[in-house]
Amino acid sequence: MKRAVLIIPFLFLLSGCNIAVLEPKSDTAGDQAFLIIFSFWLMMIVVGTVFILFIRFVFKYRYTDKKKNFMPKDVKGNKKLEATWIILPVLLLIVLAVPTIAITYEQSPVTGGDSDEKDGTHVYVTAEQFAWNFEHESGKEERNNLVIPEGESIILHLTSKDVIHSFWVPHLGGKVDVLPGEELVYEIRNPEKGTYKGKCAEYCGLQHAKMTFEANVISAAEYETYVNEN
Ligand SMILES: [Cu+2]
Repeated sequence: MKRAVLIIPFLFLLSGCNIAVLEPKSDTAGDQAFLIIFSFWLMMIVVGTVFILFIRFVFKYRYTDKKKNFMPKDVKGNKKLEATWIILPVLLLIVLAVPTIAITYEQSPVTGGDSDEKDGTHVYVTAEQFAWNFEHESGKEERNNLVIPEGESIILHLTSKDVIHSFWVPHLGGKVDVLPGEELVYEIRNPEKGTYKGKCAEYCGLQHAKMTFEANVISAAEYETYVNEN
């Protein structure tokens, strides 16, 4: 019985549920997936070490008739031990902080400014209760269907007509808050061909759950045709 309980979490792991953020289809989402996996394994080193020590000590110091009068040595003020448990966590935090800060700053959306001149394909995204409007540089507009070319930098200009929404395509990138009265510019680097699900990731009203869209990544030539057709 006890063993059966231990197996349950592993069955969940083996069941193969699809987690979109762990199947990145753009460089942007790839960096995010790297951070998730990297911090997971770094934490697993800590969790593993703690559990091994815990189990060892449970057995080593368990109560027996022999150890009835055992009194452990007082280790107060042990400089070596104290230095170890200060320096090790600090090192771990530094190792975790370096890629986290680098990627977070690189991916942070910026406010408008001269972002129109940025190299790449620009799409003007307007969110509203409860839909997404995508306008391309040619003037082509489509609702709830984001069409972008593969292999390029996609520069999204995000704004909202009403309340705060959040742009998220788990396979490609996000989440980015979409604010009324303010344009945020977010870049998705090098998306791969395919059709992905997008959604609003910020509760924005009763129909929030229906605020979904499709993201279609197609070839550059197909995109050229798409934006110039009516
Ligand atoms: Cu919304």
